[in-house]
Amino acid sequence: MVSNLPAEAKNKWAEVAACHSTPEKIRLMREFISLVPKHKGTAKLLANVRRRIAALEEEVEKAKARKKGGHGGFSVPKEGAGQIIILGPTKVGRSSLLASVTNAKVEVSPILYATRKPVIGMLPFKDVQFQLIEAPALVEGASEGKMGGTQVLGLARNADGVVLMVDLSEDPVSQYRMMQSEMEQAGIMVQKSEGEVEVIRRSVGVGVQVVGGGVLVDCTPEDIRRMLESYNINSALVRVRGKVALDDIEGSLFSSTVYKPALIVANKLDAPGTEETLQRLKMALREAEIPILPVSCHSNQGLDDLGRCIFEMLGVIRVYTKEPSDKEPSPKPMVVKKGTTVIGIAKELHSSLYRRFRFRRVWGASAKYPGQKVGSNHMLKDGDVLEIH
Ligand SMILES: Nc1nc2c(ncn2[C@@H]2O[C@H](COP(=O)(O)OP(=O)(O)O)[C@@H](O)[C@H]2O)c(=O)[nH]1
Ligand SMILES: [Mg+2]
Repeated sequence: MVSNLPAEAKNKWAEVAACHSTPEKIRLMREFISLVPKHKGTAKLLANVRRRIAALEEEVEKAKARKKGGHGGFSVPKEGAGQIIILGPTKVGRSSLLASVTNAKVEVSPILYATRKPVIGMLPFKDVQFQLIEAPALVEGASEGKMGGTQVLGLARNADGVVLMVDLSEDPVSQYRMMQSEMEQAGIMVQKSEGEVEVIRRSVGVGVQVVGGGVLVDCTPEDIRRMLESYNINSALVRVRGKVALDDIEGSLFSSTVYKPALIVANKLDAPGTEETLQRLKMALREAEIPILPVSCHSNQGLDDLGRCIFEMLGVIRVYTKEPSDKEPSPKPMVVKKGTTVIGIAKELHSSLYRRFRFRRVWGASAKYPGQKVGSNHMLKDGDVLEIH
């Protein structure tokens, strides 16, 4: 039960959340720990906070190393409609994939651990592009820092989605399990658990809003609001998927777990005997709800579907905007999450626009007829054209 934290501890956590200086944050987190009663009910929370302290300390160390001219973590600025990290053990074919589907200059090599730094390429899909990043090989023990594992997993944490690459001519099931477990230990979840919670703090006063369509098993939105208020959180978006209890929501305030959409790319389909290993992989993953794309980077089999699979994995749609005076919509679409409404687009375009605009028309899959007048909460579909006055 997280809910029995003393008020001092909750107030301290509010200070932690509001603090933007890393060393100061570490100090406040330590003070928080000293204020939390130690028993079974708080063990998980304390472990989470300790893990975050460790991560922040590492960040401080890396910043020091960078100042001295050493190498810090990898950070790749996002480009295109989504940033996808290609993770895999050495020699699964990450470089071959990048070479086959993008224009990136890569080194395909029979040598172990040939790729040491992230390599970037753009994958075109319809009229958008995805940024694919080949990460250095992920090894067992990566979450403890082995072979630059912290940086590799850091790439995954910052990405919009991950491609988990396995080799069908080896043991793809244990390769997948290794990656999944290393990510999990680093607080990155790819498998959908029973429930997922994300509390997104907002600075402007919109109050506490529960979104995402999940089921609250033991609480009402009002209970959530009261619990968050006890942490001085008065404005937040609580995204809930699956079945979620009040404890899960409270626990999420202390954990840095992120959920990443994932796609398994099973490579070397051309090699002998891979039909059987593919079946084993499918069996092992039948409950994980992670799509599997079997490919061969040598024969190009399956590679044509990669863009579509990534598009679906990210759960996005393309929306073209136009002004009434324009004949044609913008040639480049906005890429937004499925479920985005007309008002969502207006907010994205301009934070002040959404209060003023009144009249919108839509062409495309979500419209009953071309040019239909729609309200703010009209949900858009892929390929829609939206006219905003
Ligand atoms: N049979 C087969 N071998 C492949 C395929 N893709 C890559 N390889 C081989 O696997 C080895 C490692 O490839 P590479 O792309 O460098 O793997 P990385 O370490 O994951 O980047 C090379 O010898 C490739 O020729 C494939 O689709 N089929
Ligand atoms: Mg490589």
